[in-house]
Amino acid sequence: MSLLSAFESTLGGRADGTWAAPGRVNLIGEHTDYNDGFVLPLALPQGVVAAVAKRSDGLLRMASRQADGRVETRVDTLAPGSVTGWAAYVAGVVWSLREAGHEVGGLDILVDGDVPPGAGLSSSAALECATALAIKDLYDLDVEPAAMARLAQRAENDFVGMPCGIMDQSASLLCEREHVLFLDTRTLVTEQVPFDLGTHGLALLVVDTRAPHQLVDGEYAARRRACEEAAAALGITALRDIEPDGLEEALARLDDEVSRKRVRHVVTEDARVLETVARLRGGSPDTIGPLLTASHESLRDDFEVTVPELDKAVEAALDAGALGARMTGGGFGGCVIALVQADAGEVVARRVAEAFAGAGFGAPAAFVAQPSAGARRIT
Ligand code: GAF
Repeated sequence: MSLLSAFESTLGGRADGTWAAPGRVNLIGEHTDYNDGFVLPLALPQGVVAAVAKRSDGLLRMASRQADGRVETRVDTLAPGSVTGWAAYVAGVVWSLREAGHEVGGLDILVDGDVPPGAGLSSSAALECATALAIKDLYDLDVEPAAMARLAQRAENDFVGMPCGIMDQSASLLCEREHVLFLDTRTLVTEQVPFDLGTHGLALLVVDTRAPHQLVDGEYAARRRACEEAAAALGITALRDIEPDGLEEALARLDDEVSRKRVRHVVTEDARVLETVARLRGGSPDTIGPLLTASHESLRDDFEVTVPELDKAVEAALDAGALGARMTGGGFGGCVIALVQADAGEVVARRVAEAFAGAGFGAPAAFVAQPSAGARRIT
């Protein structure tokens, strides 16, 4: 059944239109976004499509093709904690826009997604951004994409309760086909950097470890807190303010080893993003592999957000000839990316699967990432 027919049978009436927003993988720049740093994500073809109709009675009725039942509330009673589960990402955007003073009334919304949930590919940001774009169009709001990303982030921070940075919402709203999005999360200045691996005989393989996500939210919040505390101890606004050549001096001023490791990851990761961007601008994507691998090592040893499945997948991909590989997203499960020769994707995926079987892990899933368009209206 088409999404529009499903809308009619689930919510009644006709949708005013359909809007799509993608999930993402991050090429490099992990756990830098809440430190005012740099990120370099690309949008995936997988994402969320929402069929939406405006209502004049203030009701918000939400349904998902991936969940049973319907969630109903009123827009004027929305408050953090009033909606939970998948619908909180939709309701949170309505709440966030209204909190910012936008006149947003009722909606019927049916969502459909093909981002594997729990894989760390930003299914939640896709849900937020499809909702945000639909509301912007239907309620004729004057909100620029960068400001919309901030409002969607606020929905996740303050309505859902996940203290994420701004990378995923920016990626979902702003990415373009065959590009990675270079985002300075302090200024929100962006640059679309060409990322057409095919012309260089390369591909970006995504391996979903399917490792169960454990303690993700609590550990994520703890990493963020550690970074903020280190910045406060150093008397700076954010870890972004430490230049690479000031790193050793900053580390010497911190008195515990865990803070030193967290800071070292963030500062070296920002530098790796800038170097990756320089190499991509220079037309040499074939040279970024070691930067990806160094990012993984830093996330494993200093930021301590990997799990054995992520480390095994990276190790097996490199053994199978990948030019570089790293975990992508928040960590504690989820996916790795591997830069591979275009004709080597299958071999690398197979070798990772064999290594997983040998280690007693469940079977991973793999696909080649196609840098895709950001959020848009479809009909
Ligand atoms: C998650 C968060 F949502 C992002 O904001 C970012 O911090 C990422 O983890 C790590 O780079 O996806």
